[in-house]
Amino acid sequence: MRVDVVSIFPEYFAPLDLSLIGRARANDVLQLAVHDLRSWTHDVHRTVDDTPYGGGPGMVMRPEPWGAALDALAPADVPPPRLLVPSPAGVRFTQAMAHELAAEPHLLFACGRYEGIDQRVLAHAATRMPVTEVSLGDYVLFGGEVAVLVILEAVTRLLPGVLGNAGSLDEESHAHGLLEAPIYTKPPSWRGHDVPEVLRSGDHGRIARWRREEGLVRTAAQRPDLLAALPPERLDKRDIAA
Ligand code: 6GU
Repeated sequence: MRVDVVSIFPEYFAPLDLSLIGRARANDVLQLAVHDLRSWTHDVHRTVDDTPYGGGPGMVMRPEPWGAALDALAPADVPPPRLLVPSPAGVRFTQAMAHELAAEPHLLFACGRYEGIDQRVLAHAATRMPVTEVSLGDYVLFGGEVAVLVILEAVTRLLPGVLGNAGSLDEESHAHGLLEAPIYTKPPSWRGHDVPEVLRSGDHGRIARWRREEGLVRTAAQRPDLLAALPPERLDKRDIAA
């Protein structure tokens, strides 16, 4: 997968050299390039912002540098990327969207700062490529950079060959609309707290049942919204008894 990121703070993306994302890049599973928006400015001050029409606080990113950046990174003669614009006003980023993005050949992230990017940049881009404004959740960040780190981590781990054990993708929290059961390792007793007996029983049927129930209990306690959204056919008779 190819990913381009445009930001006025390219330094934010230094962690993408590390750990499993760094290895995906080294293995060429992920071809990532970070670009400085100011390289598409022409004035001595390399200006990227101006005051908002209609008044109000803060500054707005001017359309011209963004237009030039998107022209360069999404030229008309090649298949267009999917443009993602992190914004608290976007659609909510979910594991389902991570799977959708992991299937794309080319993603282009436009990181806004200040109050955001002039909306005409998105309107114009939408005449050439699919555009999605995406939000991590109901809180406000300074800009899109940290959101891109989050989204890229969620997407990269879904790319073929990135996770050693593909089974862990199937079992993880959110894979089935429920949270995962608690997990334990050695020692069996630690500071007066014991590993649940069932996990040491060797009875794989009982263990699977216990994990399912603990996942349900945890979801009910921590994320009742997920439980309410679960299609009823995803719960069986034993779940309802639990
Ligand atoms: Cl994607 N961007 C910004 N600036 N703030 C956010 C966000 C994104 N998601 C939640 N808050």
